[in-house]
Amino acid sequence: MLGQTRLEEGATGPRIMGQTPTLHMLYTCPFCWKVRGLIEHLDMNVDYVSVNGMKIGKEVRFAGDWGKVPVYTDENGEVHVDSTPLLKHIDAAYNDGKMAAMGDAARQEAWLEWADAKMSKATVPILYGSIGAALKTTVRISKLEKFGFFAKRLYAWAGFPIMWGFIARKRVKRDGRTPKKLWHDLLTEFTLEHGEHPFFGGEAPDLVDFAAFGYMRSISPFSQFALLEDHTAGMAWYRRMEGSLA
Ligand SMILES: N[C@@H](CCC(=O)N[C@@H](CS)C(=O)NCC(=O)O)C(=O)O
Repeated sequence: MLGQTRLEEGATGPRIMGQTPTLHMLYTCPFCWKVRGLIEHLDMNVDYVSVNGMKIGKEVRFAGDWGKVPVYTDENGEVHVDSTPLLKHIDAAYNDGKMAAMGDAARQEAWLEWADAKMSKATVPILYGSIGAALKTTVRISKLEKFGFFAKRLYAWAGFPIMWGFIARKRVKRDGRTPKKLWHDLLTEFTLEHGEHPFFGGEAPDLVDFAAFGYMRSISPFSQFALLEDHTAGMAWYRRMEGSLA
């Protein structure tokens, strides 16, 4: 389709117009999973670009000084960042804003903030909250993500004491609950809000469903996901979300 592309000089270099959209991401990044779920649900044609976890800033330099994933580059070469604004953008641009228009806007906004504040904070404790979990997680990440030969080994063995010792341990102690109990409480709070409906959005999922689903799904490549599988209502909703993907 080269004939249909147009080169344009943008602020950060040449932009190709009419290109297939791309999502720069890390396979294990919870924020990327939020966006991926919506992309799959809408059956969009998007190329996923896995970045090197040790060089995120460099690999997404084209997005300015943001320095993080996910980064979505649309068919016009426009760059969009930050997972929640990105969910809203994708819904507005490719779904006529149908999800944003579902139900009460203030409720939706409040729960998007809830997911970003509460669920996002719960991913680190469950993945790194004990030394055994942290080691398992970093070894698994080193296998799943794109790293250089040495960086892969360095990350697997040096990453876990850092994640566990400096970040997760403090967070678990401060919260006071086991990582499993924390997740179960969040899933209870979230699914109770659905009332009699199958999704937060009602009969169909909305942006809040995809935000929460992304956080939960980011744990699915790890063995700790088993700790969530005995939350009956949470898992029933999770399976319905999987069923909503194209
Ligand atoms: N608020 C952002 C957070 C994105 C984020 O922190 N991504 C991580 C990967 S999970 C990242 O790229 N970190 C690189 C860095 O902070 O240097 C979002 O929701 O998209």
